Amino acid sequence: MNIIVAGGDGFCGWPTALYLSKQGHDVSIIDNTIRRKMDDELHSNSITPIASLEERVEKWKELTGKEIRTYNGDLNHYDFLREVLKQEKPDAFVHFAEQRSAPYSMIDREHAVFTQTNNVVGTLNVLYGIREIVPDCHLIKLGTMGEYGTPNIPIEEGFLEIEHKGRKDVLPYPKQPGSFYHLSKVHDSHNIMFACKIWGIRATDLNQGIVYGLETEETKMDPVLTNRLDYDGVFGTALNRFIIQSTIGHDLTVYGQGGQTRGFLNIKDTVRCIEIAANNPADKGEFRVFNQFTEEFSVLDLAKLVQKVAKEEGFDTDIAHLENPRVELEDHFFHAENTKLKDLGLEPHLLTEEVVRNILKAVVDHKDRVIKENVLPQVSWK
Ligand code: NAD
Ligand code: USQ
Repeated sequence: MNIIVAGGDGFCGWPTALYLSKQGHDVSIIDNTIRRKMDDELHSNSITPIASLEERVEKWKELTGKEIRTYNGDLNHYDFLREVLKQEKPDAFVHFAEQRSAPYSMIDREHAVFTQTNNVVGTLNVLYGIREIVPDCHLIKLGTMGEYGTPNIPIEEGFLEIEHKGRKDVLPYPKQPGSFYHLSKVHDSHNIMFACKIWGIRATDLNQGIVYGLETEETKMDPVLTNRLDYDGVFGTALNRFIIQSTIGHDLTVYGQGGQTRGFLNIKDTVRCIEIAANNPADKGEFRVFNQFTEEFSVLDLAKLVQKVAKEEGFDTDIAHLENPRVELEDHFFHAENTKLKDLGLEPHLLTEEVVRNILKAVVDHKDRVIKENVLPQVSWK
């Protein structure tokens, strides 16, 4: 298949582009490298040193003989997007290219407006581009489990069968997101569902949980292919953040009670889920939702797991219960369905002490790159 990976310079997109290329797909990347510019804005960095996108694809070609074409541009620029679609004529368009940090979207009005404009307009342009240039192309869009929030009933995969006043229907699952970022994904989902209905576009919305880990088989092949890994209070996510904190002797930053429970998955499963979606496209006009996570954990349980493994590796670290900078439930029911990807062949890499140990060992050599002032959360929801 010809597959475009938009956001292919990012944490999930880069390993996905390599993995799909390795499987024999003809891959190209769209990215405006804005994530690298956000590091400059936030005076932050990836704990792992990362090569430029040009160096990365050149190294991949040198090692495998496989070419990954790159297009440096913004999905918000429709003329640019049209030209890429005309040139590539993709069978699948994998869309990772959004501002993905909840705290970044909550910094102030400008960052909230940027997040929603970047994400919602970008996705709307992709929908128009597919309709105009490649109407059969399968849109594989990254949504988020956080679209659902934390309702007091089990979370289904996109739709809920309900009975009301004696009548039954299957309706989109109610959305109660917890940040302007998570809201941008809800707005995207509505736009995609509508475009499928009116224009017959085929789309898969992957409501992904929190991704942990660093490397895949492909990114491990050479230091130039190394993936980015965020640890700072804005882009760093639970688990990865805790592992890195443990290596520098920082208390593990559990927000509030730590009973916040979420779906998680290994980066190795992210790349496989994309392949599964691409190999099993949605039908024309179908808007399909898969919950893309493999296990559920509370933040406190993850901190305890990291503390135990870190101690065995010689890093003594405490768990701190910080005042929660977010507005969210800290003790709640959480159970979400995640059978659709497994039914199509996903064999999850589950979280074990060994997995935590391997991530820790992969980052410890770079611990001197951590900018300590960036570790504590600085963005407040209130
Ligand atoms: P990332 O920030 O590392 O990568 C996103 C990439 O998209 C960056 O390289 C950025 O430069 C690019 N980009 C952003 N806006 C763009 C635009 N308008 N035009 C072109 N390129 C643009 O993020 P990530 O962690 O790789 O996440 C990828 C996707 O997966 C996001 O949509 C995110 O919401 C979703 N997701 C991520 C996680 C996670 O834990 N990392 C979990 C669930 C869902
Ligand atoms: N948390 C802590 N301590 C920390 C960091 C986070 O207790 O140091 C808590 C948060 O308060 C929250 C939970 O851990 O309750 C998850 O926070 P996170 O920063 O790991 O994840 P989140 O903000 O939800 O966003 C991340 C990605 C986003 C993706 C989302 C998937 O940045 O792109 O959409 O995970 S999900 O959470 O399923 O919506």
